[in-house]
Amino acid sequence: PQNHQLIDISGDKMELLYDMPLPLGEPHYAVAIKADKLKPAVRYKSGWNSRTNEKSPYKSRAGREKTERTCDAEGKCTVHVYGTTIRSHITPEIIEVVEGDTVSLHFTNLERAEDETHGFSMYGQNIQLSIEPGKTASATFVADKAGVYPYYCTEFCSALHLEMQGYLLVQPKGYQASTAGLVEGTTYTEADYNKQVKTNIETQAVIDSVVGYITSHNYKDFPTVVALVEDATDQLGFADEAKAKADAAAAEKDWSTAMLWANQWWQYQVKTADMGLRAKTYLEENGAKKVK
Ligand SMILES: [Cu+2]
Repeated sequence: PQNHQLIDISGDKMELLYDMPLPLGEPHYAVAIKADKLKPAVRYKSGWNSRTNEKSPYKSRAGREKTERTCDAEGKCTVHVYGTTIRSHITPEIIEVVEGDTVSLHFTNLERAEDETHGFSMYGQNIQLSIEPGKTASATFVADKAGVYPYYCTEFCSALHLEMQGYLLVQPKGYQASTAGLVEGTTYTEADYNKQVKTNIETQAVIDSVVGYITSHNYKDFPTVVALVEDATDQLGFADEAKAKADAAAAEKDWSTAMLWANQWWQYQVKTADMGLRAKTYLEENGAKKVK
């Protein structure tokens, strides 16, 4: 059982204003099991469907989120959202569908911390997901009423928990948007591009030093670190793809495109570096040994 209390701390003595017991967590028919008999999985493998106990075909990765809408011959449309949750963001934060669409939401929790569960709930739709680290959870519904439906994380996952929200926009059937002309975005110069590349090279030096530390220790003896290294390697692969695109655009002297890809390349590097540093800290704190 839980109990909420509202306490006034404005005076010299704390004063209890309100006591609210919650009817949660009352144990019934409990079974005690000796702790050493239990071998729980620490976390799901990335993209795991806990219901089928296999990889979800709807898993997603950071930077790989997408929404796909397909329609059959009768004009019935289905939307699949390949989304992610990680402190402190739900991606995508805007989902656009048309009234009558069947919508399948799939959220992969990208967290590697064991207890960093995120939740998902949407106003007006009977949807509740509990998304434990690594898990890909899915829910399907028909968007049968036009409108704006807020969605949000239902776990108090971090200080920025309230940032984890977004909106489902259900367009009325047959709606025609009258759009204003597009406004030209920021343009970038060769100097901007070179500056970004310089930053990326410096970031790479950090990554290289962290990789050097990890591989010179017995990191394979630590499953947490192995998982982090696996994810970091993935991210670095994406960084290489973005770098190739930046290089190609720079060769064409298309500095705006080159700059955008160089920035994307850097984003992936930062994710890699972050995971690498967490792995390094873990090794330091858990007495990893040097190997030759
Ligand atoms: Cu959350």
